[in-house]
Amino acid sequence: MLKPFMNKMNTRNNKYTLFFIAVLLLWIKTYVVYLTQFNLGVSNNMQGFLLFFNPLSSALLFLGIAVIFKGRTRQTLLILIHALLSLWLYANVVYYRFFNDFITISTATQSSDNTGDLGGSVLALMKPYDVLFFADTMILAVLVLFHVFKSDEERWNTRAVFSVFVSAIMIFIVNLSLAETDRPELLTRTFDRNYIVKYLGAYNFTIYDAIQNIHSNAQRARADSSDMNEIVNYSKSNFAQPNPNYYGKAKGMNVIYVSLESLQSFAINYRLPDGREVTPFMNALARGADNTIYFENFFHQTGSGKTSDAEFMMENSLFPLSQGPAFSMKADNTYQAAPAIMNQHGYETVVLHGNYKSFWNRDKMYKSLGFERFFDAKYYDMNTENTKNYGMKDKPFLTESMPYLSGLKQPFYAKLILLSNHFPFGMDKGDTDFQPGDFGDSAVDNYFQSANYMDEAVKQFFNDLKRANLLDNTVIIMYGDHYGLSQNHNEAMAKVLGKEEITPFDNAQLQRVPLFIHIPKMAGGTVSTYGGQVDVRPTLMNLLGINTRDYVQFGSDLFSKEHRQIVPFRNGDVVTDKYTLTDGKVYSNKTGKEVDRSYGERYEKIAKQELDYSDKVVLGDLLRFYKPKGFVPPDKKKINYNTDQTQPLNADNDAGSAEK
Ligand code: GP9
Ligand code: MN
Repeated sequence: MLKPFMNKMNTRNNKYTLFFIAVLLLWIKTYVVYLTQFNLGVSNNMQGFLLFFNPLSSALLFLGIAVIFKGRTRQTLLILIHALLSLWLYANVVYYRFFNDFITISTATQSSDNTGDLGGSVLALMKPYDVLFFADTMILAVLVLFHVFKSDEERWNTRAVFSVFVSAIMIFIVNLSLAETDRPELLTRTFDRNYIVKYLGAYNFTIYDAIQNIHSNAQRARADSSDMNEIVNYSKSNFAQPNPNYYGKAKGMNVIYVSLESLQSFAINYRLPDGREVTPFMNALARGADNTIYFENFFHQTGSGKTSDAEFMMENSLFPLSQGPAFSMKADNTYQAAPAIMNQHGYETVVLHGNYKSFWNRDKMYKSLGFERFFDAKYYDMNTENTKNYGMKDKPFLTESMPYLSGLKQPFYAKLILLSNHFPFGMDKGDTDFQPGDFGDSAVDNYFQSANYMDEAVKQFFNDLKRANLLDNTVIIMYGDHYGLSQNHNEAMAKVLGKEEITPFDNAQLQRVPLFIHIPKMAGGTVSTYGGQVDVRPTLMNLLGINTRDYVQFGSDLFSKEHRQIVPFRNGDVVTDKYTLTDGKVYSNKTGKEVDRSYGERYEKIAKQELDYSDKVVLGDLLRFYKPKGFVPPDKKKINYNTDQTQPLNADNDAGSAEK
């Protein structure tokens, strides 16, 4: 690869030297900026190496454009491209100083949405030493102006130009492969901009973001309003009549959602071989304690967006996407989400989560959903003892959340997202006395420990709510967000469940996650209705006495007599109260045995239809063509997560409170 560049030993007269100096300067500068200006959280040697390595491919690629040309044009272009990349890097630094985040194409093009907050304060964010960000570009310019390098009239031969681009691509492939070994599905799951910058670099992130943006805009542009009529009709004609025994029974009450990280239903009422209950508090709730209803046949329906997909369904009653997280890819869409609806009914809407706000692109998506406040990691004491994996452990998180909750104007609609029962599970010494299981698989064994810790945290939370006089006027919905133990752990899971092996039928059945709904003054107990995450919003809305017949939603009220017990999954599986469709086969739920495929046809058709319609809505941003009666879209410009979230909202930043 280097051969074409070795033909002349005199570097000053070598037509390649200036290019390599430019690459080297940009590379080193970018690395220094990463280390000094951003907080990228490098946690192992591989990440440290990739942080150093990742600017190289983009430096070669972009500066390489200059070497296609000769003479003055080549030199000028080299300086120009170097200056533009430096400027982009610097713009990110300034943006990061304020937002703790990187610039995306959508923030850059929609100044009103996010950058509007920055407004006149840009100057205040600049510092005198910032000129140093351009020092290397200036050195390049001086080298050129004073003709330090000669032989510019000579064109690079095709092989040399070619080598630059091939090297850039090859280096990128090596970079990406190493990143994937450390963080699988880095690009398909796109969890966090921070991660992509850490692994692939600030410039590559922009390319990636631009490609995503073009793709998403093309889908949006192809859609038109006529696509919407059929879907609205479908949604309305499938509206399930509310059950009068539940309709409006929680009218005007507060709502608290708790996302139970990775909790699967098999853990509820489970006893380890030595007799220990894993989730004693939630088991009591399942028996009806504290006016709580437990849905034992409830399933997660998430795709690659995991926690965020579950949130997406809860708020919208739309399905997540089959490829990529809707939170990352469709955050700028029009939504008619629960927070916006609740806001119109006089509710304050808020999210509390002990991780940074850019994770899963939450800060952007929450605005589109209409959440008025977002208490993220910044509001929690993130010391090492309190944190694990992505952020706060559940107990300190819930303890520190209580004052924020109590400080809200009632009624409120609040979501709390738990974290510590996340892969690879287990807790630190001192967090718990609960010993892990003993099934010969560390993830499975440790799962029981962190699930038990979460159970204790939830118990503590219920007590705190009681003490704060909130338990009797608050609906609490707690749901497992997605599976925690994948099929890679089937061998140990077979032992856990006392089975010889985990069959495809068992796999589908294991996608059950717990759903608890605490409704003050209502009788609790276990309910066997089949349903999925997409059904929660209509269930809650009916409890609050809010009519959503006019809204586009693909779930239905779990308490309704007309609720259809059909649960579609993003991988094409379907579970109903009688059958399980998976792997191209149909199984009877009662026997677990295969039955004739014809039994599944009807359900397969319905599931496919609903997923298709939902995809059309999300990919085509179709809700922009439709407005349910009385709905006022959230005013994103008024929502600001960068101000002090503990301050009362005034009329000026109360998003969409037109109809009370
Ligand atoms: C991070 C949390 C975990 O903020 O939501 O994400 P997951 O990996 O479970 O989707
Ligand atoms: Mn999760």
